[in-house]
Amino acid sequence: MNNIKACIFDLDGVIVDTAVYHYKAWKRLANELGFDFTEADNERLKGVSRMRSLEIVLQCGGITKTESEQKLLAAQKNAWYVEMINQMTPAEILPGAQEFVEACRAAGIKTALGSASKNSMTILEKLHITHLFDVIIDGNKVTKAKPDPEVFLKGAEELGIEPKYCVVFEDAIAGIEAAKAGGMKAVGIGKPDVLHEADLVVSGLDKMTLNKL
Ligand code: B16
Ligand code: MG
Repeated sequence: MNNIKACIFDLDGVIVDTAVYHYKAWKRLANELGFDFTEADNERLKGVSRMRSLEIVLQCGGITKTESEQKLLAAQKNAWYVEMINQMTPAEILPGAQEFVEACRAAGIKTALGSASKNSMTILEKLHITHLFDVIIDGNKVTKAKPDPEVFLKGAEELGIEPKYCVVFEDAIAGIEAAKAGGMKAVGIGKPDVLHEADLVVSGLDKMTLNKL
């Protein structure tokens, strides 16, 4: 990686751990539908859109629902999820995340958020970090889910930086694939054996420094 001019950050799993709240809300929905939903099942939802997540959850329970029923179920899950994220505080920012984004900005590197979540703005506001991103692209602004590169390409375009000068920070395999499909560099946040397509893998942004770029 050299000549990096922009860093694009995924939200869930990179800046904050909302997976725990997604899990609680999906589990509640599954339980109301009469089946259990385990933490292992929840791994399959990371980085995946809300409607696709619901499909996976229903699949786990061996249940089929009509499209209109699916919309209601997704809305119900989201209402429970929003109740929980509304209680979030800046203490929940993952270690080193704020410091690394601030270091990028201080070094003149542009910053963007590239998240599948339609709740990104609420989360950023609760964490008091909205101002740390020059551009915010979330689930409300894209039509194609990761591994499609749309979310990151839009980020690069709004920043006015060519993809080859951008690096994406992602915890999900689909997100790493999206970055690569967009012609960008990718730093995996998590385990090297899972995120092996990334150019570099670190366990968290607390282990990331500008000279690794
Ligand atoms: P919402 P990211 C993703 O966020 C989550 O990883 C994924 O589990 C979730 O289903 C998706 O956002 C949609 O979230 O229901 O809030 O719109 O990792 O791309 O920041
Ligand atoms: Mg993520």
